[in-house]
Amino acid sequence: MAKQQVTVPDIGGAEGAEVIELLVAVGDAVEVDQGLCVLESDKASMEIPSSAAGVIVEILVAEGQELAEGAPVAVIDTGAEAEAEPAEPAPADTQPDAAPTAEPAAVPAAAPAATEVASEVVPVPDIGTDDAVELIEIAVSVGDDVSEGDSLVVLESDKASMEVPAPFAGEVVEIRVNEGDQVKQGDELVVLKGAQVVAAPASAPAPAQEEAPAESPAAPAPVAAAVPPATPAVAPAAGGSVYAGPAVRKLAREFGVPLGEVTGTGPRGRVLKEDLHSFVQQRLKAPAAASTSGGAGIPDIPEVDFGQFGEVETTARSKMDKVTASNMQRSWLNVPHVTQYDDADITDLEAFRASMKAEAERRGTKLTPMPFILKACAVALRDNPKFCSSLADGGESLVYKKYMHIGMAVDTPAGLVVPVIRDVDKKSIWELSEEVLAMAAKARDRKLRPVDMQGGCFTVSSLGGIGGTGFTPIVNAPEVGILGVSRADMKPVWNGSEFAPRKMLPLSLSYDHRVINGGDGGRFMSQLVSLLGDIRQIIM
Ligand code: CAO
Repeated sequence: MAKQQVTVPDIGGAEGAEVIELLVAVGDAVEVDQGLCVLESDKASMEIPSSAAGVIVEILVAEGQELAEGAPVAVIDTGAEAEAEPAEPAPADTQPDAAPTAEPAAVPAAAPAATEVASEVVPVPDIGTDDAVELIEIAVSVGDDVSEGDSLVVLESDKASMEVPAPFAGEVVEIRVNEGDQVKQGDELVVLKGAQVVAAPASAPAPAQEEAPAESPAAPAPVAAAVPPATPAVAPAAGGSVYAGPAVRKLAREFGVPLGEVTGTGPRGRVLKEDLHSFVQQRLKAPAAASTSGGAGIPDIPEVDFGQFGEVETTARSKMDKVTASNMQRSWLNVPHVTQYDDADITDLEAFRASMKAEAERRGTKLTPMPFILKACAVALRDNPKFCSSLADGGESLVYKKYMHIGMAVDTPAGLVVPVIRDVDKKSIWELSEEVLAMAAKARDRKLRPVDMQGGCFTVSSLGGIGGTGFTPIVNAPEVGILGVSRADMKPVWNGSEFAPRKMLPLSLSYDHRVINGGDGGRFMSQLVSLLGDIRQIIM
Protein backbone atom coordinates (compact mmCIF):
# COMPACT_ATOMS: atom_id res chain seq x y z
CA MET A 1 0.00 0.00 0.00
CA ALA A 2 1.16 3.58 -0.65
CA LYS A 3 1.17 6.12 2.07
CA GLN A 4 1.13 9.84 1.63
CA GLN A 5 1.87 12.39 4.25
CA VAL A 6 -0.24 15.54 4.25
CA THR A 7 1.56 18.65 5.43
CA VAL A 8 0.47 22.18 6.23
CA PRO A 9 0.44 24.11 2.93
CA ASP A 10 1.46 27.73 2.40
CA ILE A 11 -0.56 29.58 5.00
CA GLY A 12 0.55 32.97 3.86
CA GLY A 13 3.27 33.64 6.33
CA ALA A 14 1.14 32.93 9.37
CA GLU A 15 3.52 31.75 12.01
CA GLY A 16 2.32 29.19 14.43
CA ALA A 17 -1.32 28.58 13.63
CA GLU A 18 -3.06 26.57 16.32
CA VAL A 19 -4.98 23.36 15.65
CA ILE A 20 -8.42 24.17 16.99
CA GLU A 21 -10.33 21.23 15.61
CA LEU A 22 -9.62 17.80 14.17
CA LEU A 23 -12.11 16.94 11.47
CA VAL A 24 -11.12 13.31 10.85
CA ALA A 25 -10.07 10.25 12.80
CA VAL A 26 -7.84 7.27 12.05
CA GLY A 27 -9.77 4.89 9.80
CA ASP A 28 -11.80 7.62 8.11
CA ALA A 29 -11.99 7.60 4.32
CA VAL A 30 -11.20 11.04 2.92
CA GLU A 31 -11.41 12.72 -0.47
CA VAL A 32 -8.92 15.09 -2.03
CA ASP A 33 -9.44 18.58 -0.57
CA GLN A 34 -11.51 17.30 2.32
CA GLY A 35 -10.68 19.24 5.49
CA LEU A 36 -8.50 17.31 7.92
CA CYS A 37 -8.21 19.86 10.67
CA VAL A 38 -8.88 23.52 11.33
CA LEU A 39 -6.02 25.88 12.06
CA GLU A 40 -6.49 29.24 13.63
CA SER A 41 -3.90 31.95 13.39
CA ASP A 42 -4.03 35.54 14.53
CA LYS A 43 -5.94 36.44 11.43
CA ALA A 44 -8.08 33.54 10.34
CA SER A 45 -9.32 30.03 10.74
CA MET A 46 -8.55 27.76 7.85
CA GLU A 47 -9.12 24.14 7.02
CA ILE A 48 -6.14 22.06 5.99
CA PRO A 49 -7.27 20.04 3.00
CA SER A 50 -6.23 16.49 2.24
CA SER A 51 -3.87 16.29 -0.71
CA ALA A 52 -4.89 12.69 -1.43
CA ALA A 53 -7.89 10.41 -1.34
CA GLY A 54 -7.67 7.34 0.87
CA VAL A 55 -7.93 6.19 4.44
CA ILE A 56 -6.36 8.01 7.38
CA VAL A 57 -3.82 5.72 8.99
CA GLU A 58 -2.29 8.21 11.32
CA ILE A 59 -2.97 11.69 12.67
CA LEU A 60 0.19 13.54 13.53
CA VAL A 61 -1.30 16.57 15.26
CA ALA A 62 -3.38 17.25 18.30
CA GLU A 63 -5.80 20.00 19.20
CA GLY A 64 -4.00 22.93 20.74
CA GLN A 65 -0.77 22.24 18.89
CA GLU A 66 0.90 25.09 16.97
CA LEU A 67 1.76 24.27 13.37
CA ALA A 68 3.71 26.07 10.69
CA GLU A 69 3.93 25.56 6.97
CA GLY A 70 5.34 22.13 6.11
CA ALA A 71 4.38 20.51 9.42
CA PRO A 72 3.07 16.95 9.00
CA VAL A 73 -0.65 16.61 9.63
CA ALA A 74 -1.69 13.08 8.77
CA VAL A 75 -0.69 9.96 6.88
CA ILE A 76 -3.10 8.63 4.29
CA ASP A 77 -3.15 5.17 2.77
CA THR A 78 -3.99 5.99 -0.82
CA GLY A 79 -4.69 2.35 -1.66
CA ALA A 80 -2.30 2.50 -4.61
CA GLU A 81 0.39 -0.13 -5.00
CA ALA A 82 3.55 1.12 -3.38
CA GLU A 83 6.54 1.18 -5.67
CA ALA A 84 9.43 -1.02 -4.72
CA GLU A 85 11.14 1.58 -2.65
CA PRO A 86 14.61 1.70 -1.26
CA ALA A 87 14.79 1.19 2.47
CA GLU A 88 15.43 4.90 3.18
CA PRO A 89 16.05 8.02 1.15
CA ALA A 90 19.59 7.71 2.62
CA PRO A 91 20.96 11.18 3.30
CA ALA A 92 24.47 10.04 2.39
CA ASP A 93 26.08 6.92 1.00
CA THR A 94 27.12 5.83 4.41
CA GLN A 95 24.93 2.82 5.00
CA PRO A 96 26.68 -0.10 3.37
CA ASP A 97 24.41 -2.88 4.50
CA ALA A 98 21.67 -1.40 6.55
CA ALA A 99 19.26 -4.05 7.74
CA PRO A 100 16.04 -3.84 5.76
CA THR A 101 13.22 -2.46 7.80
CA ALA A 102 9.72 -3.80 7.54
CA GLU A 103 7.84 -0.51 7.44
CA PRO A 104 9.98 2.56 6.80
CA ALA A 105 8.70 5.60 8.59
CA ALA A 106 6.93 8.17 6.45
CA VAL A 107 9.30 10.89 7.58
CA PRO A 108 13.06 10.72 8.01
CA ALA A 109 13.94 8.92 11.19
CA ALA A 110 15.94 10.58 13.91
CA ALA A 111 19.70 10.04 13.90
CA PRO A 112 20.54 6.85 15.70
CA ALA A 113 21.86 7.01 19.22
CA ALA A 114 25.58 6.99 19.99
CA THR A 115 26.70 7.77 16.43
CA GLU A 116 29.40 10.19 15.30
CA VAL A 117 27.98 12.64 12.80
CA ALA A 118 30.54 14.07 10.42
CA SER A 119 30.80 17.70 9.29
CA GLU A 120 27.98 18.47 6.98
CA VAL A 121 26.86 21.45 4.96
CA VAL A 122 23.34 22.57 5.82
CA PRO A 123 21.62 23.79 2.67
CA VAL A 124 18.45 25.82 2.15
CA PRO A 125 15.66 23.23 2.37
CA ASP A 126 12.57 23.07 0.17
CA ILE A 127 11.00 26.48 0.70
CA GLY A 128 8.06 25.96 -1.61
CA THR A 129 9.29 28.30 -4.31
CA ASP A 130 11.99 28.35 -6.98
CA ASP A 131 12.49 32.06 -6.44
CA ALA A 132 15.27 33.39 -4.28
CA VAL A 133 14.26 34.57 -0.82
CA GLU A 134 16.03 36.95 1.48
CA LEU A 135 18.13 35.70 4.35
CA ILE A 136 17.10 38.17 7.02
CA GLU A 137 18.97 36.81 9.98
CA ILE A 138 21.85 34.56 10.92
CA ALA A 139 20.98 33.18 14.32
CA VAL A 140 24.36 31.55 15.08
CA SER A 141 28.05 32.41 15.05
CA VAL A 142 31.09 30.30 14.23
CA GLY A 143 31.99 28.29 17.30
CA ASP A 144 28.43 28.09 18.62
CA ASP A 145 27.21 24.75 19.82
CA VAL A 146 23.71 24.13 18.61
CA SER A 147 21.14 21.54 19.47
CA GLU A 148 19.10 19.73 16.88
CA GLY A 149 16.22 21.98 15.86
CA ASP A 150 17.91 25.23 16.89
CA SER A 151 17.43 27.98 14.38
CA LEU A 152 20.45 28.57 12.15
CA VAL A 153 19.14 31.26 9.84
CA VAL A 154 15.86 32.96 9.09
CA LEU A 155 14.56 33.32 5.54
CA GLU A 156 11.77 35.62 4.47
CA SER A 157 9.87 35.80 1.19
CA ASP A 158 6.95 38.06 0.43
CA LYS A 159 4.62 35.23 1.36
CA ALA A 160 6.20 33.50 4.29
CA SER A 161 9.11 33.39 6.59
CA MET A 162 10.83 30.37 7.96
CA GLU A 163 13.67 29.33 10.14
CA VAL A 164 16.17 26.76 8.97
CA PRO A 165 16.80 24.45 11.91
CA ALA A 166 19.97 22.53 12.68
CA PRO A 167 19.45 18.98 11.41
CA PHE A 168 21.60 17.62 14.22
CA ALA A 169 23.45 18.84 17.30
CA GLY A 170 26.94 20.11 16.72
CA GLU A 171 29.31 23.01 16.37
CA VAL A 172 29.01 25.72 13.75
CA VAL A 173 32.37 25.64 11.97
CA GLU A 174 31.62 27.85 9.01
CA ILE A 175 28.95 30.29 7.85
CA ARG A 176 28.70 30.58 4.10
CA VAL A 177 26.09 33.32 3.82
CA ASN A 178 25.52 36.90 4.90
CA GLU A 179 22.42 38.67 6.11
CA GLY A 180 20.65 40.21 3.16
CA ASP A 181 21.74 37.45 0.74
CA GLN A 182 19.18 36.12 -1.70
CA VAL A 183 19.21 32.34 -1.44
CA LYS A 184 17.47 29.42 -3.13
CA GLN A 185 16.77 25.83 -2.26
CA GLY A 186 20.07 23.92 -2.11
CA ASP A 187 22.31 26.94 -1.46
CA GLU A 188 24.87 26.25 1.23
CA LEU A 189 24.21 28.01 4.53
CA VAL A 190 26.47 26.74 7.28
CA VAL A 191 28.81 23.87 8.01
CA LEU A 192 28.00 21.92 11.14
CA LYS A 193 30.47 19.57 12.79
CA GLY A 194 28.48 16.83 14.40
CA ALA A 195 28.68 16.26 18.10
CA GLN A 196 28.65 12.89 19.75
CA VAL A 197 24.97 12.07 19.81
CA VAL A 198 23.99 10.68 23.17
CA ALA A 199 20.91 8.52 23.54
CA ALA A 200 19.15 10.83 25.99
CA PRO A 201 20.59 14.05 27.39
CA ALA A 202 20.93 13.73 31.13
CA SER A 203 18.83 16.81 31.79
CA ALA A 204 16.09 16.10 29.29
CA PRO A 205 13.15 13.99 30.33
CA ALA A 206 12.95 10.69 28.50
CA PRO A 207 10.74 10.84 25.46
CA ALA A 208 7.29 9.47 26.01
CA GLN A 209 7.90 6.73 23.48
CA GLU A 210 11.13 4.78 23.32
CA GLU A 211 12.59 4.58 19.84
CA ALA A 212 13.75 1.11 18.83
CA PRO A 213 17.53 1.08 18.41
CA ALA A 214 18.65 1.06 14.80
CA GLU A 215 19.93 -2.47 14.85
CA SER A 216 16.98 -4.02 16.62
CA PRO A 217 14.96 -6.45 14.54
CA ALA A 218 12.27 -4.80 12.58
CA ALA A 219 9.60 -4.24 15.13
CA PRO A 220 6.12 -4.59 13.68
CA ALA A 221 5.19 -1.31 15.27
CA PRO A 222 1.71 -0.02 14.66
CA VAL A 223 1.89 1.92 11.42
CA ALA A 224 4.34 4.78 11.72
CA ALA A 225 3.70 5.13 15.41
CA ALA A 226 6.73 7.17 16.32
CA VAL A 227 6.47 10.43 14.45
CA PRO A 228 5.56 13.00 17.05
CA PRO A 229 5.79 16.57 15.80
CA ALA A 230 9.26 17.84 16.59
CA THR A 231 9.27 19.93 19.71
CA PRO A 232 12.32 18.63 21.52
CA ALA A 233 12.61 19.68 25.12
CA VAL A 234 16.02 21.29 24.96
CA ALA A 235 17.41 24.40 26.55
CA PRO A 236 17.37 27.68 24.62
CA ALA A 237 20.10 28.13 22.05
CA ALA A 238 23.50 28.83 23.46
CA GLY A 239 25.19 32.15 22.89
CA GLY A 240 22.43 34.27 24.33
CA SER A 241 20.81 34.78 20.93
CA VAL A 242 17.09 35.33 21.09
CA TYR A 243 14.98 32.48 19.79
CA ALA A 244 12.01 33.98 17.97
CA GLY A 245 10.29 33.62 14.63
CA PRO A 246 10.43 36.25 11.92
CA ALA A 247 6.89 37.47 12.45
CA VAL A 248 7.64 38.02 16.13
CA ARG A 249 10.86 39.82 15.28
CA LYS A 250 9.01 42.03 12.83
CA LEU A 251 6.35 42.83 15.42
CA ALA A 252 9.05 43.56 17.98
CA ARG A 253 10.70 45.97 15.55
CA GLU A 254 7.33 47.65 14.98
CA PHE A 255 6.74 47.98 18.72
CA GLY A 256 10.34 49.02 19.30
CA VAL A 257 10.70 46.22 21.82
CA PRO A 258 14.21 44.83 22.49
CA LEU A 259 13.55 41.10 22.06
CA GLY A 260 16.31 40.20 24.47
CA GLU A 261 14.21 41.60 27.31
CA VAL A 262 11.21 39.43 26.52
CA THR A 263 10.86 36.10 28.28
CA GLY A 264 9.96 33.37 25.80
CA THR A 265 7.37 30.83 26.88
CA GLY A 266 7.36 28.75 23.68
CA PRO A 267 9.17 25.48 23.11
CA ARG A 268 12.88 25.85 23.84
CA GLY A 269 12.31 29.33 25.22
CA ARG A 270 11.00 30.61 21.91
CA VAL A 271 9.52 34.10 22.14
CA LEU A 272 5.90 34.00 21.01
CA LYS A 273 3.63 36.82 19.90
CA GLU A 274 1.73 36.38 23.14
CA ASP A 275 4.99 37.00 25.06
CA LEU A 276 5.48 40.22 23.16
CA HIS A 277 1.92 41.31 23.86
CA SER A 278 2.29 40.59 27.58
CA PHE A 279 5.59 42.44 27.64
CA VAL A 280 4.03 45.51 26.02
CA GLN A 281 0.99 45.32 28.27
CA GLN A 282 3.19 45.11 31.35
CA ARG A 283 5.21 48.08 30.17
CA LEU A 284 2.01 50.03 29.56
CA LYS A 285 0.78 49.24 33.01
CA ALA A 286 4.07 50.03 34.74
CA PRO A 287 3.71 53.81 34.90
CA ALA A 288 0.14 53.40 36.11
CA ALA A 289 1.35 51.54 39.14
CA ALA A 290 3.50 54.50 40.07
CA SER A 291 0.92 57.19 39.44
CA THR A 292 -1.88 57.91 41.86
CA SER A 293 -4.53 58.93 39.36
CA GLY A 294 -4.97 59.88 35.74
CA GLY A 295 -2.00 59.24 33.46
CA ALA A 296 -1.88 56.48 30.92
CA GLY A 297 -2.69 53.71 33.35
CA ILE A 298 -6.05 52.10 32.79
CA PRO A 299 -7.67 50.68 35.87
CA ASP A 300 -8.73 47.06 35.51
CA ILE A 301 -12.39 46.20 35.39
CA PRO A 302 -12.89 43.98 38.43
CA GLU A 303 -13.90 40.38 37.78
CA VAL A 304 -17.28 39.62 39.28
CA ASP A 305 -18.58 36.25 40.39
CA PHE A 306 -21.82 36.39 38.42
CA GLY A 307 -22.81 32.98 39.74
CA GLN A 308 -23.86 34.65 42.95
CA PHE A 309 -26.77 36.31 41.11
CA GLY A 310 -28.08 33.32 39.16
CA GLU A 311 -27.14 30.48 36.84
CA VAL A 312 -24.22 31.15 34.51
CA GLU A 313 -22.26 29.27 31.88
CA THR A 314 -18.64 30.08 31.03
CA THR A 315 -17.26 29.23 27.60
CA ALA A 316 -13.72 29.58 26.26
CA ARG A 317 -13.29 32.25 23.59
CA SER A 318 -11.76 31.33 20.26
CA LYS A 319 -8.26 32.57 19.53
CA MET A 320 -9.69 34.68 16.71
CA ASP A 321 -12.15 36.32 19.06
CA LYS A 322 -9.39 37.13 21.51
CA VAL A 323 -7.09 38.52 18.85
CA THR A 324 -9.93 40.66 17.47
CA ALA A 325 -10.62 41.91 20.97
CA SER A 326 -7.00 42.81 21.48
CA ASN A 327 -6.78 44.53 18.08
CA MET A 328 -9.91 46.52 18.85
CA GLN A 329 -8.54 47.60 22.19
CA ARG A 330 -5.18 48.47 20.66
CA SER A 331 -6.88 50.64 18.06
CA TRP A 332 -9.25 52.21 20.50
CA LEU A 333 -6.43 53.13 22.88
CA ASN A 334 -3.96 54.30 20.27
CA VAL A 335 -6.13 56.05 17.74
CA PRO A 336 -7.91 59.29 18.59
CA HIS A 337 -11.20 58.55 16.87
CA VAL A 338 -13.60 60.99 15.34
CA THR A 339 -16.81 59.73 13.75
CA GLN A 340 -18.74 61.77 11.25
CA TYR A 341 -22.30 60.93 10.17
CA ASP A 342 -24.35 61.60 7.07
CA ASP A 343 -27.12 60.02 5.01
CA ALA A 344 -26.76 59.28 1.31
CA ASP A 345 -29.87 59.47 -0.84
CA ILE A 346 -29.72 56.12 -2.66
CA THR A 347 -33.22 56.25 -4.16
CA ASP A 348 -31.85 56.27 -7.71
CA LEU A 349 -29.14 53.73 -6.91
CA GLU A 350 -31.79 51.40 -5.50
CA ALA A 351 -33.98 51.85 -8.58
CA PHE A 352 -31.00 51.04 -10.78
CA ARG A 353 -30.06 48.05 -8.60
CA ALA A 354 -33.62 46.74 -8.83
CA SER A 355 -33.54 47.13 -12.61
CA MET A 356 -30.38 44.98 -12.67
CA LYS A 357 -31.89 42.15 -10.62
CA ALA A 358 -32.70 39.96 -13.63
CA GLU A 359 -29.26 40.56 -15.12
CA ALA A 360 -27.65 39.68 -11.77
CA GLU A 361 -29.62 36.43 -11.69
CA ARG A 362 -28.60 35.69 -15.26
CA ARG A 363 -24.97 36.13 -14.19
CA GLY A 364 -25.51 33.95 -11.17
CA THR A 365 -24.72 36.73 -8.72
CA LYS A 366 -26.57 38.97 -6.28
CA LEU A 367 -26.26 42.72 -6.44
CA THR A 368 -26.38 44.27 -2.98
CA PRO A 369 -25.48 47.91 -2.26
CA MET A 370 -21.99 46.79 -1.17
CA PRO A 371 -20.22 46.81 -4.59
CA PHE A 372 -21.49 50.36 -5.22
CA ILE A 373 -20.31 51.46 -1.78
CA LEU A 374 -16.87 49.92 -2.37
CA LYS A 375 -16.60 51.59 -5.75
CA ALA A 376 -17.67 54.96 -4.34
CA CYS A 377 -15.08 54.58 -1.56
CA ALA A 378 -12.37 53.90 -4.14
CA VAL A 379 -13.22 57.15 -5.93
CA ALA A 380 -13.28 59.08 -2.64
CA LEU A 381 -9.96 57.49 -1.61
CA ARG A 382 -8.43 58.52 -4.93
CA ASP A 383 -9.53 62.11 -4.41
CA ASN A 384 -8.75 62.20 -0.67
CA PRO A 385 -5.44 60.30 -0.56
CA LYS A 386 -4.86 60.90 3.14
CA PHE A 387 -7.56 58.30 3.77
CA CYS A 388 -5.35 55.85 1.90
CA SER A 389 -2.29 56.52 4.07
CA SER A 390 -0.75 55.18 7.26
CA LEU A 391 1.51 56.72 9.86
CA ALA A 392 5.18 55.74 9.64
CA ASP A 393 8.49 56.48 11.38
CA GLY A 394 6.80 56.86 14.73
CA GLY A 395 4.50 59.54 13.33
CA GLU A 396 7.19 61.47 11.45
CA SER A 397 5.86 60.51 8.01
CA LEU A 398 2.84 59.26 6.15
CA VAL A 399 2.94 56.36 3.72
CA TYR A 400 0.54 56.97 0.83
CA LYS A 401 -0.63 53.77 -0.80
CA LYS A 402 -1.10 54.03 -4.53
CA TYR A 403 -3.27 50.92 -4.61
CA MET A 404 -6.85 50.73 -3.47
CA HIS A 405 -7.36 47.53 -1.54
CA ILE A 406 -10.45 47.80 0.66
CA GLY A 407 -11.23 45.53 3.60
CA MET A 408 -14.79 44.36 4.16
CA ALA A 409 -15.84 43.35 7.66
CA VAL A 410 -17.63 39.99 7.59
CA ASP A 411 -19.62 38.65 10.47
CA THR A 412 -19.04 34.89 10.83
CA PRO A 413 -19.97 32.35 13.49
CA ALA A 414 -16.26 32.11 14.36
CA GLY A 415 -15.90 35.86 14.81
CA LEU A 416 -15.27 39.03 12.87
CA VAL A 417 -12.90 38.82 9.90
CA VAL A 418 -11.88 41.43 7.36
CA PRO A 419 -11.01 40.00 3.93
CA VAL A 420 -9.49 42.53 1.57
CA ILE A 421 -10.80 43.20 -1.92
CA ARG A 422 -7.87 44.22 -4.04
CA ASP A 423 -7.73 46.98 -6.64
CA VAL A 424 -11.33 48.04 -6.15
CA ASP A 425 -10.75 51.04 -8.42
CA LYS A 426 -9.93 48.77 -11.33
CA LYS A 427 -12.89 46.40 -11.02
CA SER A 428 -16.39 46.62 -12.44
CA ILE A 429 -19.49 46.51 -10.25
CA TRP A 430 -20.17 42.96 -11.46
CA GLU A 431 -16.64 41.86 -10.60
CA LEU A 432 -16.93 43.46 -7.17
CA SER A 433 -20.31 41.87 -6.62
CA GLU A 434 -18.88 38.41 -7.34
CA GLU A 435 -15.89 39.07 -5.13
CA VAL A 436 -18.01 40.31 -2.22
CA LEU A 437 -20.04 37.10 -2.37
CA ALA A 438 -16.97 34.91 -2.78
CA MET A 439 -15.04 36.56 0.06
CA ALA A 440 -18.04 36.47 2.41
CA ALA A 441 -18.56 32.76 1.61
CA LYS A 442 -14.87 32.01 2.09
CA ALA A 443 -14.93 33.85 5.41
CA ARG A 444 -17.95 31.94 6.66
CA ASP A 445 -16.52 28.60 5.45
CA ARG A 446 -13.23 29.42 7.20
CA LYS A 447 -11.38 29.20 3.93
CA LEU A 448 -9.71 32.62 4.07
CA ARG A 449 -5.92 32.58 4.01
CA PRO A 450 -3.94 35.20 5.92
CA VAL A 451 -2.96 36.75 2.60
CA ASP A 452 -6.66 37.35 1.85
CA MET A 453 -6.76 39.65 4.86
CA GLN A 454 -3.61 41.65 4.28
CA GLY A 455 -2.86 44.87 2.49
CA GLY A 456 -6.06 46.81 3.15
CA CYS A 457 -5.98 50.62 2.88
CA PHE A 458 -9.46 51.36 4.24
CA THR A 459 -12.33 49.26 5.59
CA VAL A 460 -16.07 49.12 5.01
CA SER A 461 -18.20 47.62 7.74
CA SER A 462 -21.78 47.16 6.59
CA LEU A 463 -24.51 46.26 9.01
CA GLY A 464 -27.09 47.19 6.39
CA GLY A 465 -28.27 43.61 5.99
CA ILE A 466 -28.62 43.27 9.75
CA GLY A 467 -30.12 46.56 10.92
CA GLY A 468 -29.57 49.70 12.94
CA THR A 469 -29.58 53.37 12.16
CA GLY A 470 -25.96 54.15 12.94
CA PHE A 471 -22.85 52.97 14.78
CA THR A 472 -19.30 54.05 15.50
CA PRO A 473 -16.85 51.75 13.72
CA ILE A 474 -13.36 51.39 15.17
CA VAL A 475 -10.51 52.21 12.79
CA ASN A 476 -8.69 49.10 11.63
CA ALA A 477 -5.20 50.46 12.43
CA PRO A 478 -2.73 51.03 10.84
CA GLU A 479 -5.41 52.11 8.36
CA VAL A 480 -6.73 55.57 9.15
CA GLY A 481 -10.35 55.37 8.07
CA ILE A 482 -13.35 53.07 8.21
CA LEU A 483 -16.84 53.49 6.84
CA GLY A 484 -19.80 52.14 8.78
CA VAL A 485 -22.92 51.48 6.74
CA SER A 486 -26.30 51.05 8.39
CA ARG A 487 -29.69 49.99 7.10
CA ALA A 488 -31.22 52.15 4.37
CA ASP A 489 -34.75 53.31 5.03
CA MET A 490 -37.42 55.47 3.44
CA LYS A 491 -37.44 58.94 5.00
CA PRO A 492 -39.24 62.19 4.29
CA VAL A 493 -36.71 64.58 2.78
CA TRP A 494 -37.43 68.26 2.19
CA ASN A 495 -36.86 69.01 -1.51
CA GLY A 496 -37.36 72.76 -1.28
CA SER A 497 -41.10 72.75 -1.61
CA GLU A 498 -42.29 69.57 0.05
CA PHE A 499 -41.26 66.44 1.88
CA ALA A 500 -40.54 63.68 -0.58
CA PRO A 501 -40.05 59.98 0.29
CA ARG A 502 -36.41 59.09 -0.34
CA LYS A 503 -34.36 55.99 0.46
CA MET A 504 -31.63 57.19 2.78
CA LEU A 505 -28.50 55.23 3.62
CA PRO A 506 -26.93 56.12 7.00
CA LEU A 507 -23.15 56.35 6.86
CA SER A 508 -20.67 56.79 9.70
CA LEU A 509 -17.06 57.54 8.92
CA SER A 510 -14.51 57.04 11.69
CA TYR A 511 -10.97 58.26 11.22
CA ASP A 512 -7.66 58.67 12.96
CA HIS A 513 -7.59 62.30 14.01
CA ARG A 514 -3.80 62.27 14.09
CA VAL A 515 -3.89 62.00 10.30
CA ILE A 516 -7.30 63.16 9.18
CA ASN A 517 -8.77 66.43 10.33
CA GLY A 518 -12.41 67.38 10.33
CA GLY A 519 -12.14 69.15 6.99
CA ASP A 520 -10.65 66.06 5.33
CA GLY A 521 -13.36 63.94 6.91
CA GLY A 522 -16.11 66.30 5.80
CA ARG A 523 -14.85 66.38 2.21
CA PHE A 524 -14.53 62.59 2.05
CA MET A 525 -18.03 62.10 3.45
CA SER A 526 -19.62 64.75 1.22
CA GLN A 527 -18.08 63.19 -1.86
CA LEU A 528 -19.24 59.73 -0.81
CA VAL A 529 -22.78 60.98 -0.26
CA SER A 530 -22.72 62.70 -3.62
CA LEU A 531 -21.33 59.62 -5.43
CA LEU A 532 -23.94 57.32 -3.93
CA GLY A 533 -26.64 59.88 -4.69
CA ASP A 534 -25.75 59.82 -8.36
CA ILE A 535 -23.71 56.74 -9.20
CA ARG A 536 -23.06 57.96 -12.74
CA GLN A 537 -20.28 60.01 -11.14
CA ILE A 538 -18.48 56.81 -10.19
CA ILE A 539 -17.34 56.37 -13.78
CA MET A 540 -16.09 59.96 -14.05
N1 CAO B 1 -29.63 48.81 3.70
C1 CAO B 1 -30.67 48.02 3.44
N2 CAO B 1 -30.52 46.76 2.98
C2 CAO B 1 -29.29 46.30 2.80
C3 CAO B 1 -28.16 47.10 3.06
C4 CAO B 1 -28.38 48.40 3.53
N3 CAO B 1 -27.37 49.20 3.80
N4 CAO B 1 -27.07 46.37 2.79
C5 CAO B 1 -27.47 45.16 2.40
N5 CAO B 1 -28.81 45.13 2.40
C6 CAO B 1 -29.65 44.03 2.02
C7 CAO B 1 -29.11 43.32 0.81
O1 CAO B 1 -29.53 43.92 -0.39
C8 CAO B 1 -29.68 41.96 1.00
O2 CAO B 1 -31.05 42.01 0.66
P1 CAO B 1 -31.77 40.84 -0.19
O3 CAO B 1 -31.43 39.58 0.52
O4 CAO B 1 -33.20 41.23 -0.15
O5 CAO B 1 -31.17 40.94 -1.52
C9 CAO B 1 -29.64 41.77 2.51
O6 CAO B 1 -29.59 43.06 3.06
C10 CAO B 1 -28.46 40.97 3.01
O7 CAO B 1 -27.27 41.52 2.48
P2 CAO B 1 -25.87 40.92 2.91
O8 CAO B 1 -25.50 41.43 4.22
O9 CAO B 1 -25.92 39.45 2.76
O10 CAO B 1 -24.90 41.43 1.75
P3 CAO B 1 -23.98 42.72 1.68
O11 CAO B 1 -23.33 42.65 0.36
O12 CAO B 1 -24.68 43.94 2.01
O13 CAO B 1 -22.88 42.51 2.83
C11 CAO B 1 -21.27 41.39 4.13
C12 CAO B 1 -21.96 41.47 2.78
C13 CAO B 1 -20.27 40.26 4.08
C14 CAO B 1 -20.56 42.68 4.42
C15 CAO B 1 -22.32 41.16 5.23
O14 CAO B 1 -22.99 39.95 5.01
C16 CAO B 1 -21.76 41.13 6.64
O15 CAO B 1 -21.16 40.16 7.10
N6 CAO B 1 -21.98 42.24 7.39
C17 CAO B 1 -21.56 42.32 8.78
C18 CAO B 1 -20.31 43.17 8.93
C19 CAO B 1 -20.01 43.40 10.40
O16 CAO B 1 -20.14 42.54 11.24
N7 CAO B 1 -19.62 44.62 10.72
C20 CAO B 1 -19.40 45.02 12.07
C21 CAO B 1 -17.95 45.02 12.34
S1 CAO B 1 -17.61 45.68 13.92
O17 CAO B 1 -18.15 44.57 14.90
